[in-house]
Amino acid sequence: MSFSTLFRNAQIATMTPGKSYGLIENGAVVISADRIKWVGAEKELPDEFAGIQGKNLEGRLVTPALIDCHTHLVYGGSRATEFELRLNGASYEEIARNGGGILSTVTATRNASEDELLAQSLPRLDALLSEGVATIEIKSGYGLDIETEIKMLRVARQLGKERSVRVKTSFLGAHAIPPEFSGKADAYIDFVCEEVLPAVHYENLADAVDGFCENIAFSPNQISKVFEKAKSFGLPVKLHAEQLSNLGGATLAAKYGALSADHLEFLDQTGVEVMGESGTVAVLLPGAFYTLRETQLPPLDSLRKAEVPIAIATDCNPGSSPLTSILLCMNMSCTLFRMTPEEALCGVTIVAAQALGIGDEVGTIEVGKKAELAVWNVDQPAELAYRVGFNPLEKIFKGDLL
Ligand code: DI6
Ligand code: FE
Repeated sequence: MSFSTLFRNAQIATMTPGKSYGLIENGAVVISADRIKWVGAEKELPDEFAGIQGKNLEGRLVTPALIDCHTHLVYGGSRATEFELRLNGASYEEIARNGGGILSTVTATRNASEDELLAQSLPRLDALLSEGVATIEIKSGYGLDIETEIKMLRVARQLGKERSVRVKTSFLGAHAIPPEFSGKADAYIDFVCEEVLPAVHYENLADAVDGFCENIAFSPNQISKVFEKAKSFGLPVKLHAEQLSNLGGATLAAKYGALSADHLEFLDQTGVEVMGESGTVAVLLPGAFYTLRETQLPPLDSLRKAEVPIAIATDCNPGSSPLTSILLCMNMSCTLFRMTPEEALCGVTIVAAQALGIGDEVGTIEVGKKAELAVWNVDQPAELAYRVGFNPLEKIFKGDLL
Protein backbone atom coordinates (compact mmCIF):
# COMPACT_ATOMS: atom_id res chain seq x y z
CA MET A 1 0.00 0.00 0.00
CA SER A 2 2.99 2.33 0.28
CA PHE A 3 2.42 3.61 -3.24
CA SER A 4 -1.24 4.49 -2.77
CA THR A 5 -2.77 7.88 -2.12
CA LEU A 6 -6.07 8.63 -0.45
CA PHE A 7 -8.08 11.79 -0.99
CA ARG A 8 -10.77 12.21 1.64
CA ASN A 9 -13.47 14.63 2.78
CA ALA A 10 -14.33 15.56 -0.80
CA GLN A 11 -17.47 16.21 -2.80
CA ILE A 12 -16.84 14.04 -5.83
CA ALA A 13 -18.50 14.68 -9.19
CA THR A 14 -17.60 11.35 -10.74
CA MET A 15 -19.48 12.26 -13.97
CA THR A 16 -20.57 8.65 -14.35
CA PRO A 17 -24.00 8.35 -15.97
CA GLY A 18 -27.05 8.04 -13.75
CA LYS A 19 -27.34 10.30 -10.75
CA SER A 20 -26.79 14.05 -11.14
CA TYR A 21 -23.08 14.66 -11.79
CA GLY A 22 -22.50 11.16 -10.39
CA LEU A 23 -22.14 13.05 -7.12
CA ILE A 24 -20.70 11.46 -3.97
CA GLU A 25 -20.90 13.60 -0.80
CA ASN A 26 -18.22 13.07 1.87
CA GLY A 27 -16.32 10.98 -0.60
CA ALA A 28 -12.91 9.44 -0.88
CA VAL A 29 -10.73 8.35 -3.78
CA VAL A 30 -7.88 5.86 -3.60
CA ILE A 31 -5.17 6.09 -6.24
CA SER A 32 -2.49 3.55 -6.96
CA ALA A 33 0.24 4.38 -9.44
CA ASP A 34 -1.64 6.35 -12.12
CA ARG A 35 -5.03 4.65 -11.71
CA ILE A 36 -8.14 5.06 -9.60
CA LYS A 37 -8.34 2.07 -7.31
CA TRP A 38 -11.41 2.90 -5.28
CA VAL A 39 -14.01 5.69 -5.10
CA GLY A 40 -17.04 6.04 -2.85
CA ALA A 41 -18.42 7.46 0.37
CA GLU A 42 -15.67 7.80 2.96
CA LYS A 43 -17.61 5.83 5.55
CA GLU A 44 -17.56 2.86 3.18
CA LEU A 45 -13.79 2.97 2.67
CA PRO A 46 -12.54 -0.65 2.79
CA ASP A 47 -10.27 -1.47 5.72
CA GLU A 48 -7.39 -2.28 3.42
CA PHE A 49 -7.13 1.42 2.49
CA ALA A 50 -7.76 2.86 5.92
CA GLY A 51 -4.11 3.10 6.85
CA ILE A 52 -2.71 4.82 3.78
CA GLN A 53 -1.41 8.33 3.50
CA GLY A 54 -4.37 10.67 3.08
CA LYS A 55 -5.09 14.21 2.02
CA ASN A 56 -8.07 16.02 3.50
CA LEU A 57 -9.74 18.06 0.75
CA GLU A 58 -11.87 19.91 3.31
CA GLY A 59 -15.13 19.42 1.43
CA ARG A 60 -13.84 20.76 -1.89
CA LEU A 61 -15.33 19.65 -5.19
CA VAL A 62 -13.38 17.05 -7.17
CA THR A 63 -14.08 16.47 -10.86
CA PRO A 64 -12.26 14.58 -13.57
CA ALA A 65 -9.56 16.88 -14.96
CA LEU A 66 -11.08 18.78 -17.89
CA ILE A 67 -10.71 18.00 -21.59
CA ASP A 68 -10.70 20.56 -24.42
CA CYS A 69 -11.57 18.35 -27.40
CA HIS A 70 -11.37 20.90 -30.27
CA THR A 71 -8.65 23.53 -30.59
CA HIS A 72 -6.44 25.17 -33.18
CA LEU A 73 -4.07 26.24 -30.42
CA VAL A 74 -0.87 26.13 -32.49
CA TYR A 75 -0.68 29.06 -34.91
CA GLY A 76 1.57 31.98 -35.77
CA GLY A 77 0.76 35.65 -35.35
CA SER A 78 -2.48 37.25 -34.25
CA ARG A 79 -5.60 38.65 -35.88
CA ALA A 80 -6.14 41.46 -33.36
CA THR A 81 -5.49 44.07 -36.05
CA GLU A 82 -8.27 42.57 -38.19
CA PHE A 83 -10.58 42.56 -35.20
CA GLU A 84 -9.84 46.24 -34.71
CA LEU A 85 -10.22 47.05 -38.42
CA ARG A 86 -13.60 45.34 -38.52
CA LEU A 87 -14.82 47.27 -35.51
CA ASN A 88 -13.66 50.45 -37.25
CA GLY A 89 -15.86 49.64 -40.24
CA ALA A 90 -13.76 47.51 -42.61
CA SER A 91 -15.61 44.59 -44.17
CA TYR A 92 -14.50 40.97 -43.91
CA GLU A 93 -14.05 40.92 -47.71
CA GLU A 94 -11.80 44.00 -47.72
CA ILE A 95 -9.68 42.40 -45.05
CA ALA A 96 -9.51 39.12 -46.97
CA ARG A 97 -8.52 40.95 -50.20
CA ASN A 98 -5.66 42.55 -48.31
CA GLY A 99 -4.33 39.15 -47.25
CA GLY A 100 -6.30 38.83 -44.00
CA GLY A 101 -8.44 36.01 -42.64
CA ILE A 102 -7.30 32.39 -42.38
CA LEU A 103 -4.65 33.01 -45.02
CA SER A 104 -2.94 35.69 -42.93
CA THR A 105 -2.56 33.07 -40.20
CA VAL A 106 -1.22 30.64 -42.82
CA THR A 107 1.44 33.18 -43.81
CA ALA A 108 2.40 33.88 -40.19
CA THR A 109 2.50 30.16 -39.38
CA ARG A 110 4.63 29.36 -42.41
CA ASN A 111 7.03 32.17 -41.48
CA ALA A 112 7.42 31.10 -37.84
CA SER A 113 10.16 28.69 -36.82
CA GLU A 114 9.26 25.61 -34.79
CA ASP A 115 10.67 27.29 -31.67
CA GLU A 116 8.73 30.48 -32.32
CA LEU A 117 5.49 28.54 -32.82
CA LEU A 118 6.10 26.67 -29.59
CA ALA A 119 6.82 29.88 -27.70
CA GLN A 120 3.67 31.53 -29.08
CA SER A 121 1.49 28.52 -28.28
CA LEU A 122 2.67 27.87 -24.71
CA PRO A 123 0.88 30.82 -23.05
CA ARG A 124 -2.38 29.71 -24.65
CA LEU A 125 -1.87 26.17 -23.39
CA ASP A 126 -0.94 27.45 -19.93
CA ALA A 127 -4.14 29.48 -19.76
CA LEU A 128 -6.17 26.32 -20.34
CA LEU A 129 -4.12 24.23 -17.91
CA SER A 130 -4.62 26.86 -15.20
CA GLU A 131 -8.34 26.10 -15.40
CA GLY A 132 -8.07 22.37 -14.84
CA VAL A 133 -7.47 21.06 -18.37
CA ALA A 134 -5.30 17.93 -18.55
CA THR A 135 -6.14 16.73 -22.08
CA ILE A 136 -6.26 18.86 -25.20
CA GLU A 137 -6.85 18.21 -28.87
CA ILE A 138 -4.77 20.34 -31.25
CA LYS A 139 -5.26 20.58 -35.01
CA SER A 140 -2.96 21.49 -37.84
CA GLY A 141 -4.49 23.41 -40.76
CA TYR A 142 -2.62 26.72 -40.89
CA GLY A 143 0.24 25.25 -42.88
CA LEU A 144 -1.52 23.76 -45.91
CA ASP A 145 1.84 22.53 -47.23
CA ILE A 146 3.82 19.46 -46.18
CA GLU A 147 6.52 21.27 -44.27
CA THR A 148 4.27 23.58 -42.24
CA GLU A 149 1.58 20.99 -41.46
CA ILE A 150 4.35 18.76 -40.09
CA LYS A 151 5.84 21.70 -38.19
CA MET A 152 2.50 22.48 -36.52
CA LEU A 153 1.93 18.87 -35.48
CA ARG A 154 5.47 18.54 -34.14
CA VAL A 155 4.88 21.63 -32.04
CA ALA A 156 1.60 20.12 -30.80
CA ARG A 157 3.42 16.93 -29.76
CA GLN A 158 6.19 18.99 -28.16
CA LEU A 159 3.64 20.91 -26.08
CA GLY A 160 2.72 17.56 -24.52
CA LYS A 161 6.35 17.17 -23.44
CA GLU A 162 6.81 20.73 -22.19
CA ARG A 163 3.79 20.51 -19.92
CA SER A 164 1.92 17.84 -17.99
CA VAL A 165 -0.90 17.46 -20.51
CA ARG A 166 -2.15 14.75 -22.87
CA VAL A 167 -2.16 16.10 -26.44
CA LYS A 168 -4.25 14.44 -29.14
CA THR A 169 -3.44 15.74 -32.61
CA SER A 170 -5.70 16.07 -35.64
CA PHE A 171 -4.52 16.64 -39.19
CA LEU A 172 -6.62 19.42 -40.74
CA GLY A 173 -5.02 19.74 -44.17
CA ALA A 174 -8.51 20.23 -45.65
CA HIS A 175 -9.06 23.51 -43.77
CA ALA A 176 -8.66 26.11 -46.53
CA ILE A 177 -7.27 26.38 -50.04
CA PRO A 178 -3.73 27.79 -49.92
CA PRO A 179 -2.80 30.64 -52.31
CA GLU A 180 -0.67 28.37 -54.53
CA PHE A 181 -3.80 26.25 -55.25
CA SER A 182 -6.18 29.21 -55.61
CA GLY A 183 -9.20 28.16 -57.71
CA LYS A 184 -7.98 24.53 -57.74
CA ALA A 185 -9.70 22.94 -54.75
CA ASP A 186 -9.75 19.44 -56.28
CA ALA A 187 -6.05 19.57 -57.06
CA TYR A 188 -5.38 20.69 -53.49
CA ILE A 189 -7.43 17.78 -52.09
CA ASP A 190 -5.41 15.38 -54.26
CA PHE A 191 -2.22 16.94 -52.89
CA VAL A 192 -3.53 16.53 -49.31
CA CYS A 193 -4.44 12.87 -49.93
CA GLU A 194 -1.41 11.82 -51.95
CA GLU A 195 1.37 13.85 -50.33
CA VAL A 196 0.59 15.73 -47.12
CA LEU A 197 -1.40 13.14 -45.16
CA PRO A 198 0.97 10.28 -46.07
CA ALA A 199 3.96 12.39 -44.92
CA VAL A 200 2.20 13.31 -41.68
CA HIS A 201 1.17 9.70 -41.07
CA TYR A 202 4.67 8.41 -41.84
CA GLU A 203 5.94 10.51 -38.94
CA ASN A 204 3.07 9.33 -36.72
CA LEU A 205 2.03 12.92 -36.12
CA ALA A 206 -1.75 12.60 -36.48
CA ASP A 207 -4.08 10.80 -34.07
CA ALA A 208 -7.10 11.69 -36.22
CA VAL A 209 -8.04 13.44 -39.47
CA ASP A 210 -10.33 16.48 -39.61
CA GLY A 211 -11.77 18.64 -42.40
CA PHE A 212 -13.78 21.81 -42.96
CA CYS A 213 -16.92 21.02 -44.95
CA GLU A 214 -18.37 24.36 -46.01
CA ASN A 215 -19.13 26.47 -49.08
CA ILE A 216 -16.06 28.59 -48.34
CA ALA A 217 -13.94 25.45 -47.84
CA PHE A 218 -14.54 21.88 -49.13
CA SER A 219 -17.53 19.92 -50.41
CA PRO A 220 -18.71 16.59 -48.94
CA ASN A 221 -17.32 14.89 -52.03
CA GLN A 222 -13.88 16.41 -51.49
CA ILE A 223 -13.98 15.61 -47.77
CA SER A 224 -14.90 11.99 -48.50
CA LYS A 225 -11.64 11.62 -50.45
CA VAL A 226 -9.71 12.73 -47.38
CA PHE A 227 -11.74 10.37 -45.18
CA GLU A 228 -11.05 7.44 -47.52
CA LYS A 229 -7.33 8.13 -47.23
CA ALA A 230 -7.60 8.39 -43.45
CA LYS A 231 -9.44 5.08 -43.39
CA SER A 232 -6.70 3.42 -45.45
CA PHE A 233 -4.25 4.49 -42.71
CA GLY A 234 -6.58 3.32 -39.93
CA LEU A 235 -6.99 6.89 -38.61
CA PRO A 236 -10.29 8.02 -37.06
CA VAL A 237 -12.03 11.02 -38.62
CA LYS A 238 -13.98 14.05 -37.44
CA LEU A 239 -15.40 17.07 -39.24
CA HIS A 240 -16.15 20.80 -38.99
CA ALA A 241 -19.71 20.53 -40.26
CA GLU A 242 -22.80 22.71 -40.64
CA GLN A 243 -21.11 25.79 -39.15
CA LEU A 244 -22.27 28.38 -41.69
CA SER A 245 -24.60 26.35 -43.94
CA ASN A 246 -25.97 22.84 -44.28
CA LEU A 247 -24.04 20.68 -46.75
CA GLY A 248 -24.78 17.37 -45.03
CA GLY A 249 -21.29 17.19 -43.53
CA ALA A 250 -22.45 15.62 -40.28
CA THR A 251 -24.22 12.84 -42.18
CA LEU A 252 -21.07 12.21 -44.17
CA ALA A 253 -18.99 12.14 -40.99
CA ALA A 254 -21.42 9.77 -39.26
CA LYS A 255 -21.31 7.43 -42.29
CA TYR A 256 -17.55 7.21 -41.80
CA GLY A 257 -18.06 6.42 -38.10
CA ALA A 258 -16.53 9.79 -37.18
CA LEU A 259 -15.55 10.41 -33.57
CA SER A 260 -17.30 13.76 -33.74
CA ALA A 261 -18.97 16.35 -35.93
CA ASP A 262 -18.25 19.86 -34.71
CA HIS A 263 -20.02 23.30 -34.74
CA LEU A 264 -23.44 22.10 -36.11
CA GLU A 265 -25.44 25.35 -35.90
CA PHE A 266 -27.06 24.48 -39.26
CA LEU A 267 -27.54 20.75 -38.58
CA ASP A 268 -30.93 19.48 -39.78
CA GLN A 269 -33.12 16.70 -38.39
CA THR A 270 -31.74 14.09 -40.79
CA GLY A 271 -28.23 14.90 -39.64
CA VAL A 272 -29.28 14.65 -36.00
CA GLU A 273 -30.81 11.23 -36.54
CA VAL A 274 -27.85 9.84 -38.47
CA MET A 275 -25.52 11.07 -35.73
CA GLY A 276 -27.73 9.45 -33.12
CA GLU A 277 -27.50 6.13 -34.90
CA SER A 278 -23.73 6.22 -35.43
CA GLY A 279 -22.76 7.38 -31.94
CA THR A 280 -20.85 10.34 -33.38
CA VAL A 281 -20.36 13.03 -30.73
CA ALA A 282 -21.74 16.53 -31.36
CA VAL A 283 -19.04 19.03 -30.37
CA LEU A 284 -20.58 22.48 -29.86
CA LEU A 285 -18.31 25.53 -29.94
CA PRO A 286 -19.88 28.52 -28.21
CA GLY A 287 -16.73 30.66 -28.56
CA ALA A 288 -17.08 30.72 -32.35
CA PHE A 289 -20.84 31.31 -32.10
CA TYR A 290 -20.14 34.29 -29.83
CA THR A 291 -17.24 35.76 -31.78
CA LEU A 292 -19.04 35.56 -35.13
CA ARG A 293 -22.21 36.88 -33.50
CA GLU A 294 -24.04 33.91 -35.00
CA THR A 295 -27.78 33.81 -34.41
CA GLN A 296 -28.58 30.30 -35.67
CA LEU A 297 -28.53 28.06 -32.60
CA PRO A 298 -27.40 24.42 -32.77
CA PRO A 299 -30.46 22.12 -32.49
CA LEU A 300 -29.95 21.26 -28.85
CA ASP A 301 -33.37 19.77 -28.14
CA SER A 302 -33.24 17.52 -31.21
CA LEU A 303 -29.74 16.35 -30.23
CA ARG A 304 -30.99 15.56 -26.73
CA LYS A 305 -34.04 13.69 -28.05
CA ALA A 306 -31.89 11.61 -30.39
CA GLU A 307 -29.49 10.96 -27.47
CA VAL A 308 -26.53 12.33 -29.38
CA PRO A 309 -23.69 12.79 -26.88
CA ILE A 310 -22.83 16.50 -26.63
CA ALA A 311 -19.35 17.86 -25.92
CA ILE A 312 -18.22 21.47 -25.85
CA ALA A 313 -14.80 22.95 -26.60
CA THR A 314 -13.03 26.29 -26.94
CA ASP A 315 -12.20 25.99 -30.69
CA CYS A 316 -9.24 28.19 -29.66
CA ASN A 317 -8.16 29.84 -32.93
CA PRO A 318 -7.02 33.32 -33.96
CA GLY A 319 -10.02 34.14 -36.16
CA SER A 320 -13.38 32.89 -35.03
CA SER A 321 -12.69 31.93 -31.42
CA PRO A 322 -9.72 33.56 -29.67
CA LEU A 323 -10.79 31.78 -26.48
CA THR A 324 -8.43 30.14 -24.00
CA SER A 325 -10.86 29.64 -21.13
CA ILE A 326 -12.63 26.31 -20.75
CA LEU A 327 -14.66 27.72 -17.85
CA LEU A 328 -15.94 30.61 -19.97
CA CYS A 329 -16.71 28.07 -22.69
CA MET A 330 -18.86 26.18 -20.16
CA ASN A 331 -20.60 29.38 -19.14
CA MET A 332 -21.24 30.34 -22.77
CA SER A 333 -22.67 26.90 -23.54
CA CYS A 334 -25.26 27.50 -20.81
CA THR A 335 -25.98 31.16 -21.49
CA LEU A 336 -25.91 31.05 -25.30
CA PHE A 337 -27.02 27.47 -26.06
CA ARG A 338 -29.16 26.89 -22.93
CA MET A 339 -27.25 23.79 -21.98
CA THR A 340 -27.52 22.85 -18.31
CA PRO A 341 -24.46 23.22 -16.04
CA GLU A 342 -24.41 19.43 -15.79
CA GLU A 343 -24.42 19.06 -19.57
CA ALA A 344 -21.61 21.63 -19.75
CA LEU A 345 -19.47 19.67 -17.27
CA CYS A 346 -20.26 16.40 -19.08
CA GLY A 347 -19.20 18.19 -22.26
CA VAL A 348 -15.68 18.84 -20.98
CA THR A 349 -15.26 15.48 -19.22
CA ILE A 350 -16.99 12.20 -20.11
CA VAL A 351 -18.28 13.24 -23.54
CA ALA A 352 -15.13 15.15 -24.52
CA ALA A 353 -13.16 11.96 -23.78
CA GLN A 354 -15.52 10.03 -26.05
CA ALA A 355 -15.01 12.66 -28.78
CA LEU A 356 -11.28 11.93 -28.64
CA GLY A 357 -11.70 8.15 -28.54
CA ILE A 358 -10.20 7.93 -25.04
CA GLY A 359 -13.38 7.32 -23.07
CA ASP A 360 -11.92 4.14 -21.59
CA GLU A 361 -9.00 6.04 -20.06
CA VAL A 362 -10.24 9.41 -18.79
CA GLY A 363 -13.31 11.62 -18.43
CA THR A 364 -14.88 10.10 -15.29
CA ILE A 365 -13.77 9.21 -11.79
CA GLU A 366 -14.16 5.43 -11.93
CA VAL A 367 -12.12 2.45 -10.81
CA GLY A 368 -9.55 1.56 -13.45
CA LYS A 369 -9.42 4.95 -15.13
CA LYS A 370 -6.41 7.28 -15.09
CA ALA A 371 -6.25 9.31 -11.92
CA GLU A 372 -6.48 12.83 -13.32
CA LEU A 373 -8.46 14.95 -10.93
CA ALA A 374 -9.27 18.64 -10.66
CA VAL A 375 -9.94 20.05 -7.18
CA TRP A 376 -12.07 23.20 -7.01
CA ASN A 377 -12.80 25.82 -4.37
CA VAL A 378 -16.55 25.75 -4.94
CA ASP A 379 -19.52 24.43 -2.99
CA GLN A 380 -21.40 22.81 -5.84
CA PRO A 381 -20.66 21.68 -9.42
CA ALA A 382 -23.00 24.26 -11.03
CA GLU A 383 -20.60 27.01 -9.90
CA LEU A 384 -18.07 25.96 -12.54
CA ALA A 385 -20.40 27.05 -15.35
CA TYR A 386 -22.16 29.81 -13.40
CA ARG A 387 -19.34 32.24 -12.78
CA VAL A 388 -17.86 34.50 -15.44
CA GLY A 389 -14.17 35.35 -15.42
CA PHE A 390 -13.34 33.60 -12.15
CA ASN A 391 -11.06 30.62 -11.77
CA PRO A 392 -11.70 28.53 -8.64
CA LEU A 393 -9.18 25.77 -9.44
CA GLU A 394 -7.27 24.66 -6.35
CA LYS A 395 -5.06 22.10 -8.05
CA ILE A 396 -4.83 19.31 -10.60
CA PHE A 397 -3.73 15.96 -9.21
CA LYS A 398 -2.33 13.26 -11.41
CA GLY A 399 -1.50 9.77 -10.30
CA ASP A 400 -0.50 9.19 -6.70
CA LEU A 401 1.69 12.27 -6.35
CA LEU A 402 0.39 14.44 -3.57
N1 DI6 B 1 -13.95 26.95 -38.56
C1 DI6 B 1 -13.65 28.05 -37.88
O1 DI6 B 1 -14.44 28.72 -37.31
C2 DI6 B 1 -12.20 28.24 -37.89
N2 DI6 B 1 -11.78 27.15 -38.69
C3 DI6 B 1 -12.81 26.44 -39.05
O2 DI6 B 1 -12.72 25.44 -39.74
C4 DI6 B 1 -11.78 29.56 -38.43
C5 DI6 B 1 -10.33 29.67 -38.28
C6 DI6 B 1 -9.81 31.04 -38.57
O3 DI6 B 1 -10.56 31.99 -38.88
O4 DI6 B 1 -8.58 31.18 -38.45
FE1 FE C 1 -12.41 24.61 -35.38
